[in-house]
Amino acid sequence: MNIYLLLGSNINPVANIKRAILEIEGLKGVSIMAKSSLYETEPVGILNQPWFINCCLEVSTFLSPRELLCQTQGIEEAMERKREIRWGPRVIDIDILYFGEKVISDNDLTIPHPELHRRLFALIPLAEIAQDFLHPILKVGIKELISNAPPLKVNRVYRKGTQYL
Ligand code: A4P
Ligand code: MG
Repeated sequence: MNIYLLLGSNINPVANIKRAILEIEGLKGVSIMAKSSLYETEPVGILNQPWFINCCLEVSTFLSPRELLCQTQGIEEAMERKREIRWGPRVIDIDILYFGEKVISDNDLTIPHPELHRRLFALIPLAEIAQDFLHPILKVGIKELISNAPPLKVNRVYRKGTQYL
């Protein structure tokens, strides 16, 4: 099954993305199958904050979507607790973009991620590792999602396959 996560950080972002990747690698029952490059991305939403680093991962797991969310939220909590800033820019955010073809729309879990198709900071890293994947609701591929999304500055900073870990 094609399961994709988006990692984002704008506080000490390269170190925090690396740490989150290691934490995900350490989860029982979860394996990382592919990692995108790291991208430096213009902030969306609150504009007056540092640029983000974003990265997509493909994972394989026997966990359910909710169990996976619980595990990734555990990593978010563990990493936030080490910092004193509770508001403002984020240390780490881990979103589930796709969980195979599954469509879930519960209060606390929406898959595919409801903002995915509007966010180049997610779509561009995703396109690197999910070239052929179709959005299970919109029924369009990643290239079309990218060409329809609002413009955003996204620069590749650490290439896929290089030693950023
Ligand atoms: N939740 C529902 N569906 C999902 C899902 N598919 N994956 C719920 C993960 N979580 C999901 O998330 C809030 C709630 O979303 C969770 O309790 C979970 O049950 P959160 O991480 O606690 O809070 P948040 O991240 O502050 O909220 P939200 O709405 O996820 O924020 P956004 O919209 O993700 O915005 N700009 C750039 N360039 N790059 C970024 O990464 N990120 C944000 C965060 C804003 N601007 C950005 C970036
Ligand atoms: Mg989130």
